[in-house]
Amino acid sequence: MPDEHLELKYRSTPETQTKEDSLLNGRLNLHPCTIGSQGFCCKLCMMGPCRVLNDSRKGVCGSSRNLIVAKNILRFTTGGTAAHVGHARHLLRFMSGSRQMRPPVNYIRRKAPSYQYLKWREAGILPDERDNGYLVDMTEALHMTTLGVNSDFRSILLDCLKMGLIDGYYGLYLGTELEERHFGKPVAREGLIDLGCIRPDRINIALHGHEPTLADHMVKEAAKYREINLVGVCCTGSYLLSRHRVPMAAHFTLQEEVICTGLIEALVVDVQCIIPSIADICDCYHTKLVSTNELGRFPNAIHKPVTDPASAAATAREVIEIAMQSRANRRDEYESSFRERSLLPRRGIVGHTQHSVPTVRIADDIKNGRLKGVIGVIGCVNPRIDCAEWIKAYRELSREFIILSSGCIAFELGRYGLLDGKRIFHLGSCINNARIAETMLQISRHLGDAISDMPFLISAPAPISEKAMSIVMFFAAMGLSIHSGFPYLMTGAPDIAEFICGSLSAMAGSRSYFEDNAGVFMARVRSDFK
Ligand code: XCC
Repeated sequence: MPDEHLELKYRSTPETQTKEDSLLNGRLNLHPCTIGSQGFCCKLCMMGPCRVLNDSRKGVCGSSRNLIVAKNILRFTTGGTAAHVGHARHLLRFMSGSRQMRPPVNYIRRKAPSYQYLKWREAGILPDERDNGYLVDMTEALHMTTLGVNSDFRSILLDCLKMGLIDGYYGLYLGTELEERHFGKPVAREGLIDLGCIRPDRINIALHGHEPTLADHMVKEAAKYREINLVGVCCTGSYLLSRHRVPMAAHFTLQEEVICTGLIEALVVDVQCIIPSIADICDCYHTKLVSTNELGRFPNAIHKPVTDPASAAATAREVIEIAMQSRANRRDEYESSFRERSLLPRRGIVGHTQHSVPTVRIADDIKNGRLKGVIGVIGCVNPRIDCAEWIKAYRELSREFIILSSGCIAFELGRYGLLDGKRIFHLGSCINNARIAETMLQISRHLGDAISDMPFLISAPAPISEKAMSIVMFFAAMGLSIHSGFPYLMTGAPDIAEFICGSLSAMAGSRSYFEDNAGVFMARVRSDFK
């Protein structure tokens, strides 16, 4: 019998690839596995994989459905945490020039409000702050979920909050702090967003990924050449947009479209969210792919490792050279077809931090009932989700709430012209979610309340990556209400959702929304936040 999950129509060889079947959206006919997406599939030992579809069945080892789902959630969260922690550690290495990547001691104790710190200690979810102890916590999360170690799904789920705290402090906070210390803080001002910022009359270099180590040097180097146009993609793009006002051409879902304009001379990548198909697509055009991080290798890329400021400066010069040579191979027809599309970039206010968001006014407005609260709209833009519905919902909600946004979804708000810097604020890349946490903390301090007692909600309407899960876990541990619009792994086993909602509510009085309907979500938020 044909398995619909295997009906993959995407042809990945560059020779056969057409624009239509290369685009991410065209490949969505590969349906997600309904068992895997609900978390019921356990492939943690070689007696399986076991698909445990209901409570009356068990896996070969006796694992219940709840246990399997909980283990999958913890492993997924730990994957996201590893990516953010890796990002911050790469910045540490870049800046210190040493392989001894040690964050400051007692980092969480120094950064977090003391009332939260005590709560986490009491709840047993405080990460080990000694030396690199948080790394041991991450390996223990994987250890805990191997065959025959932990059979209590509740304790496994609680460990997700510990991973959330590691993600938040040793990933988001440390990454943002290092980025600001080394490269400087962004300033709020107008920026350009969307594919229309690619210039047919220039040599275009796209910078894609997450770690801004090379990107920052690229800005300095490109400034010497009038004919070079830099554009950003994904979180490296958000960084460049916030910090340097370099236009941002695409979020995750549009990354292939950037190359398919036929106008990109070089695509420079670091790590995370660089999908494998993009390397194949570069081969269909004249675009040179340049990889810069040991972890992020592609078989057809020119590899220029960036490990310290000197190698970043040298690579920036080489990339400009590569792009200039590649320009000769651009085909004229791409310029005319791009011009015919008349794509115009959208303008929006970008580059906010906790220092530029008017937290005193927001606190006053909450106190006087002029505002119902603050919503952090974070994470990815999943092509399986109708994002337009969510954008409409946030536009509506921004009449009653302040919206703080980051990552790919902030780009999407920008594409709809909603980044006004008055009701809807752009706070940078996903690692910069630390700025959203800090902004919320400042508002709570102005009012003399704990952050968990404030009308704050974190909403991830269209998550894709494991990183979105670990960020949500961080904000859940902070005591904020949370929402996922694509409740991957979360709702298949009712006990799991009930335990998550119940324990977050007991710990901090917060609410959890696993809601994929934007209208229903909006109605519930309006009635819950009075
Ligand atoms: Fe998600 Fe971070 Fe990736 Fe965009 S780039 S798809 S993780 S929102 Ni950061």
